[in-house]
Amino acid sequence: MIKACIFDLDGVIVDTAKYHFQGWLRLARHLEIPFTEEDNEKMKGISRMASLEKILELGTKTYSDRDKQKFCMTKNTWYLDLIQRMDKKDILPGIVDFLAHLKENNIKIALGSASKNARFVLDKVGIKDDFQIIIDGNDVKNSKPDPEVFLKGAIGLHVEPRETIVIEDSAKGIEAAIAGGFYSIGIGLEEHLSHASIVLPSLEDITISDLSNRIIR
Ligand code: B16
Ligand code: MG
Repeated sequence: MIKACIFDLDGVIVDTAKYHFQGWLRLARHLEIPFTEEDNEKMKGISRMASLEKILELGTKTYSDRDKQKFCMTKNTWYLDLIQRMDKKDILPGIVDFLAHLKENNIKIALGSASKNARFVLDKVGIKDDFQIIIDGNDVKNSKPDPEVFLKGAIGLHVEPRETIVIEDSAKGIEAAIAGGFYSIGIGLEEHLSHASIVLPSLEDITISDLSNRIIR
């Protein structure tokens, strides 16, 4: 029986993935490194520094740790500028109703995000209090595909992974859910998320009993 849902943030609750991409694209251009949306797809769900390392692999120069820290800070400043004006309208379709539906059905709710800006973003869009537990990039040592972020969420909610659904938009996040023994729902395209228990275009008009019936066979 499903007792809890752990949500990823970027790309599941809010469409911040496009702002992360814009921030990284600006940095890549500054460093004269070619960078496409397809490259960005592989960076979804991984930490800020791991994302930078992936971009630098596309170029030819090597940089000191100090430079890398500086690049991460610069990208984050640009990203924070882009998300400054976010509010309730930036919540992805179906999320507000689905959170209310989960609460009505006594399903516990946590956040499991790689982002160090997760609390800020949830606050901006006004739904921070809907989450009983928030685990983000500040709380983990190992980023997705390591399951640490979701396992900490499950511990915080006092549930087992086999009673919990992880909802993710990134291939790395689905890998993390599988590694932790969770059910997983991929939000997005089958071609990126085929390893998820099921893939959906969004959480619009979804009920927890529908989901349970489709994932528990
Ligand atoms: P920050 P999620 C992830 O969030 C993003 O998918 C990823 O693109 C980003 O690099 C990472 O957070 C770190 O974000 O720079 O804000 O700490 O999808 O796990 O909610
Ligand atoms: Mg995501």
